[in-house]
Amino acid sequence: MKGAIVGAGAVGMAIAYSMLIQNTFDELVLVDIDRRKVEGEVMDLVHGIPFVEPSVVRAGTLADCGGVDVVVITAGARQREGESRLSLVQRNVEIFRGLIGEIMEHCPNAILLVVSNPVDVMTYVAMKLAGLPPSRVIGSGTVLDTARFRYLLAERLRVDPRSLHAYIIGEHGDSEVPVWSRANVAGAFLSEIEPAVGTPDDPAKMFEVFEHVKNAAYEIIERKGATSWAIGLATTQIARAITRNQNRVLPVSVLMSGLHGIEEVCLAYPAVLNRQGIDRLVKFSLSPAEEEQLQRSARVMRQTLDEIQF
Ligand code: 6V0
Repeated sequence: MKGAIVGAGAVGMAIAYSMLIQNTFDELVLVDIDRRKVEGEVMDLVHGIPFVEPSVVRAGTLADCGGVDVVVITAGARQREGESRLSLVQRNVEIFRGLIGEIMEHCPNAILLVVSNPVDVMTYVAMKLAGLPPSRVIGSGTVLDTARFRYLLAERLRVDPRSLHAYIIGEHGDSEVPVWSRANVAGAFLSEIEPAVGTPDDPAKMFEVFEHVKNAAYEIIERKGATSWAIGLATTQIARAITRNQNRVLPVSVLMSGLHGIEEVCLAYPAVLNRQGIDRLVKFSLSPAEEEQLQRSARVMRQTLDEIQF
């Protein structure tokens, strides 16, 4: 399998490193408008190949991406300190306008995996600009937020995060929805143990976990300027679900076409991922409050899409 990463900044390189050590592609092409920098990054990376499963990693242009199976897009402006993801949007739409056409010219059969923020908006924009079916344009959605949620919740519950099933869905951003009603360890639902879980009435104050998740990006950016390592690992899991035909369920950003009555916006929702891209969505039943929050997230997305030009 051949992959490409367009945008070799902090996020693109964390993805490249994670993909390299997890043997994700036989060949990986890194593309950036800053050619010298990407060449330097690749030199640095390939010197580590003797320590991992052999694969080819090279710097290139989109013209070198023929036959690529998955194109990861992280190109774009970065969130500034205190800036909301949505305020990034028009800047990144302009970048995508040029980029997507060029990607389609050189790799028309690729699955697009969008990471650039605001990721749900950019996934929708990429899908429209590319003219690809929704199953082949995937956003990283809330895979990262869900991992943060599981990590922090698992710490509180003293279980391995992999044994905890809990999702954040909706916008990757301020209107995202923690699905407390379905969170469980081995089928033991937190909401059955404590019906007020996730609300201010919960004596264990589990809602604090979600507050940390929601603010994580802002807090990390304030301290180190960007988030990179966890999104690198998250994106690799999505790519591997595709390349290894795993049928793995991840809350990626997808075009909603009627589930929960939501249409024509991309939002994060648990989806089955395999070689075809998005195979299907796994319909969740939500509590009335979560349902309302998801509808709100969809309205936020629709409003943004109505405000931008692409
Ligand atoms: P960065 O370090 O500024 O890197 C962006 C890179 O894109 C730079 O190297 C640019 O030179 C390059 N670039 C810009 N335009 C083009 C172009 N037309 N073609 C090729 N390369 C180009 O930013 P960083 O890596 O920190 O973030 C990248 C994007 O990921 C931003 O939009 C972030 O907001 C987003 N993130 C998304 C996350 C998610 O969960 N979806 C998580 C973290 C960051």
